[in-house]
Amino acid sequence: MTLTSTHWGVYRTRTGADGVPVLTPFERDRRPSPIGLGMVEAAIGPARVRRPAIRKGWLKRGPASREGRGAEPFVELPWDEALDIVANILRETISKHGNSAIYGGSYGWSSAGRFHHAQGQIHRFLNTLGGYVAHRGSYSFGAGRVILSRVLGIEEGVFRDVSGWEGLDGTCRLFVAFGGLPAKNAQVNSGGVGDHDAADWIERLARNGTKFVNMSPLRGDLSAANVEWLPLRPGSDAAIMLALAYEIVAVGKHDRDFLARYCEGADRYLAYVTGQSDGVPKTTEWASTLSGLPATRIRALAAEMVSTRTMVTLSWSLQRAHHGEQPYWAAVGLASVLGQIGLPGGGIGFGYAAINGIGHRLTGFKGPTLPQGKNAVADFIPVARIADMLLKPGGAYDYNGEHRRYPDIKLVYWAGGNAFHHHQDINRLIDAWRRPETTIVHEQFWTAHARHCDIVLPATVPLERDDIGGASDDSYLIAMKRAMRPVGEARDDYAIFADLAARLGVADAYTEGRDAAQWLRHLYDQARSANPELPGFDQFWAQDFVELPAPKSKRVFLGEFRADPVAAKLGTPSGKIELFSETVASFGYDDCPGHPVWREPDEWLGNATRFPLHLISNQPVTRLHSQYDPGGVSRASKIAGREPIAISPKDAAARGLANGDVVRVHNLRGAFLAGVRIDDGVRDGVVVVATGAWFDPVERGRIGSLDAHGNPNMVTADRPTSKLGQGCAAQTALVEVEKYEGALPEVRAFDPPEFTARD
Ligand SMILES: Nc1nc2c(c(=O)[nH]1)N[C@H]1C(S)=C(S)[C@@H](COP(=O)(O)OP(=O)(O)OC[C@H]3O[C@@H](n4cnc5c(=O)[nH]c(N)nc54)[C@H](O)[C@@H]3O)O[C@H]1N2
Ligand SMILES: Nc1nc2c(c(=O)[nH]1)N[C@H]1C(S)=C(S)[C@@H](COP(=O)(O)OP(=O)(O)OC[C@H]3O[C@@H](n4cnc5c(=O)[nH]c(N)nc54)[C@H](O)[C@@H]3O)O[C@H]1N2
Ligand SMILES: [Mo]
Repeated sequence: MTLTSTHWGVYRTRTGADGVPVLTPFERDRRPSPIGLGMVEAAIGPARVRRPAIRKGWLKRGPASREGRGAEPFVELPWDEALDIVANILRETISKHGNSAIYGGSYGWSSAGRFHHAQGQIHRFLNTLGGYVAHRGSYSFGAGRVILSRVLGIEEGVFRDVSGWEGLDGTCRLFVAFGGLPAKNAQVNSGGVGDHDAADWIERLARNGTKFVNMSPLRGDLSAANVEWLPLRPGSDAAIMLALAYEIVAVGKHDRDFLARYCEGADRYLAYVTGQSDGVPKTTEWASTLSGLPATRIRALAAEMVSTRTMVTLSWSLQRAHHGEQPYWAAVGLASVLGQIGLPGGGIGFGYAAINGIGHRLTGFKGPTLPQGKNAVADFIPVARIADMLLKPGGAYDYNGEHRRYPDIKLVYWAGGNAFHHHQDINRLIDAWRRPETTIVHEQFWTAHARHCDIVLPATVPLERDDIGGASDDSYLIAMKRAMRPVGEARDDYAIFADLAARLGVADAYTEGRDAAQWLRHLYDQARSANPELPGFDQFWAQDFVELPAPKSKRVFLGEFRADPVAAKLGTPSGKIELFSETVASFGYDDCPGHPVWREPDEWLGNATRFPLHLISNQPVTRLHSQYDPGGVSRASKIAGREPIAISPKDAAARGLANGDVVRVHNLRGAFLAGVRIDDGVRDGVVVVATGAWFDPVERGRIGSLDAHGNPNMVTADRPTSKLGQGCAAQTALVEVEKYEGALPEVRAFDPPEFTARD
């Protein structure tokens, strides 16, 4: 039995009947995720891309046929011919328009595996051709990254730096979790997870006396022995944080010494909190009106927080919302008022349980990493601005202090992501996607993204290739071994790019003369030279995995800064925590001024009329995003074949809905069908549809078609968090839900497209 690794865990594989692998969980994993058990079925199923395919209209008429994207049948071609065509398009696009006409940002999680990582491969390939327009930031943490870099001087590093679970255990008395600590999300870890331990840590803390507050519209966002659920209105977190700070200041319990010694601009922040600067004291009554939580409870919570060792944490979802920068900044303000930042068990943290690795014991291990080369094109977009970019070539926008212009994209080349799952307002994306001349993707499956491309090249799944699994915030390095023959004519992304590189005269630069097996050994050896305790490659390969040694010390977020704010000053202009930022203020953004503020979201329960329900589109329990949606585990979760929508008993009764009903979820941007699940763990006024159901338009290729299957991005808004972060703001959306009385359209999401012969 050999191993394979996925973003949701490590599995043993053995060959079963007909050469089909059988997966069982890794013996070191205390809580294996069931997600993996649906993989094989999907990998050999009808939704696989089996041969290179080109949209019929594109073959005949080229870019003039753009309107046919998503509607027309495909023609399957031999590999050689398809690769000749792709090489020609690349050559022509570069010679006519330059490399800055290629969008290769190509966002997406791809698969686990350090070498066959589609994002790494496509970026390296396009770099050898002279570069491409890249993306910056992530859908996950777009606004958070930018605001925390301004306020704490830390970017993605904040993922690794937060206090470890071990140090919280026994020291943290009160854990106030905005957005909860959803165990469903800790199933996942980018790059892999050998042992799912986050849920155990939460239980351990509860046993050892930590009290948890689940500040979230969903009860299920935090389960432990000792939890209080405070079901606030979505989008009101910043108001509650400001009011908690107000209350602490009002009773004179704020940590004046901490604010003076470690913070810049505390006076301006406090003048806003007290209302001195804008005439609105941020009282608990004020926050109660906005959040729907009782003022008395907010006041009592403030008293508890200031009297005990308190950790304030925020899920990433909070910043995936309109003005998502504000709760992040306001939380830093609140934690500074409490003055426990940098102490064991207290302070602030971000993203606990969002992935298993947050708070995990860090090994400090780096690599193996495929070198990406250098991108000769400097232009980029904030990742979530893709539709804007395609709709407005040359259009101006602001981003983090810069005035920028969108590039004029002729060719979109994607590998390892699914924009027709991940992007907001899919109807707008369909329109935007018609603008470039050519769209190419390497895909494993006939996702909506693949269906909307002109050229689709079939890629292997990890079960079909050898690789090395590992993540910088996980404890295992895994020898991932091929467990089955590639389905159809699927090829590794690496092999596809290597053949294209040969056609384009850059084979040596791309491959450096190595095949995939030689690359694995090479990357491993490089990692080993930095980590001499690793066994040699052959031994590693023979023994299946290596457990990496963990450090003894317990990590405390900003502990060194607290110990010596001069020697360990932060990467901000002042070297301190910036509760007022001259830099941010100097940008003059109406939607992100120089200190944390309450700004009403464009859409929320505070201004809902025609569309009275707030839609939360969170991460799914049974999948990673859209991956393996056709597999049995995800399909078993569907209701009447559609994605479930969770709704409170009161809201269901008001609409005459029963469990199992199919409803139409809609607003002015679009509509989709979903299956009803009545759930008293959902706050009234809120409905929940997880992301990732494959978009399945009833009328293919038509903007505004009903989606039969339940992709929430039919109704989310393609609106940036603010000019500062330009992040994804998917959590800000109002909808109405009604029983669907018409004849139910069939779900065709997992059927391959229609294939046709070439004329
Ligand atoms: N409404 C709403 N939308 C959201 C979010 C939300 O909270 N609400 N969350 C956002 C977030 S945080 C994220 S990270 C994104 C996730 O968005 P994505 O990362 O784009 O989602 P995935 O489903 O993981 O897409 C990965 C795709 O890559 C393909 N793939 C996997 N391995 C390989 C490979 O080896 N080679 C190739 N060529 N292809 C491969 C898979 O088949 C799949 O189609 O979604 C975002 N969208
Ligand atoms: N099983 C599984 N796990 C995953 C993923 C997956 O696809 N599947 N995706 C991974 C990825 S890419 C990411 S980025 C992380 C994302 O991690 P998060 O962003 O933390 O995940 P979500 O599930 O979107 O949101 C967590 C919870 O926040 C709550 N919430 C939403 N809006 C608000 C609000 O305004 N206020 C408050 N207080 N709470 C709110 C919702 O109830 C939701 O369940 O998850 C990762 N983990
Ligand atoms: Mo994400």
